Amino acid sequence: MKINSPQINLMYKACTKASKILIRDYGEIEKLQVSEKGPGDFVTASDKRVEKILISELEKSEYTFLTEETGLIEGKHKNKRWIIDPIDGTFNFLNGLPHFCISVGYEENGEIVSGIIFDPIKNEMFFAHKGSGAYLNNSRIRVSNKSNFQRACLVTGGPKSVSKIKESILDEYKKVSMKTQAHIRKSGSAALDLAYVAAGRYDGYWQREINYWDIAAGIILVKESGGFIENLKEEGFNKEKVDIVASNSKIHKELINIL
Ligand code: LIP
Repeated sequence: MKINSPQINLMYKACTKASKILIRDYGEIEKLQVSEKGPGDFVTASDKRVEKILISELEKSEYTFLTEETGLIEGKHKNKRWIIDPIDGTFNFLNGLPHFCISVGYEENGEIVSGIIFDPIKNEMFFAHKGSGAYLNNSRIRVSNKSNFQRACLVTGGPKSVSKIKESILDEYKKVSMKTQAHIRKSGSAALDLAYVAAGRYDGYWQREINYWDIAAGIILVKESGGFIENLKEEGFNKEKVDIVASNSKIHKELINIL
């Protein structure tokens, strides 16, 4: 690992171990796809299996956990927390689409200071630690340098079927696409969207009503790769629902102004 921090080392070990189960389970999905019952229950079980491994590897730290599947698990240290999404991109996983990841963020006194996003299918491990930069496997990553908003490659997600602001989310999509050449993607994994902004693959990402565990690790990746990231509600990030915008520094203002 290019960064030497006890939290990164722990997260790395936990993600590597959990990814083996995730890859094995992904191999089962194809068979279940054609079964009468479908893979729904299996995916839920897989989510839980992966989370269990992550927790058992990380609990040596005695930190608190906030996870997608279990919620809050109080540890000895209340101001140090692991924020976990065992499978981000569950719907992709369910449909046999190879675009999902494990996301683990480490939060200290309410601030994310390090994180790992691991895509086990592409074998891409994105990680960052405050003040130490952001990496993809062995290479340093940086946000893109594009300043022409018209040509930007953007990514977004949602709205969820249960959203009460579906219409305005769709209007927003329209507004952004009118201001660009409409290179807007929807990948189905918010964590990978942020990792890809950090790696300069996307120039910007936005999404309304996102969960904290979907974006926790991505926050530090974007910051450490020279990008800007904020909650449009002008609150912190550790809220139940976040309206997130992340991009390279050059198109950030323009993207915010449209939203
Ligand atoms: C999902 C995301 C997806 C986003 C959804 C959802 P899950 O997380 O990352 O990109 O659009 O709002 O939260 O459920 O796969 O962990």
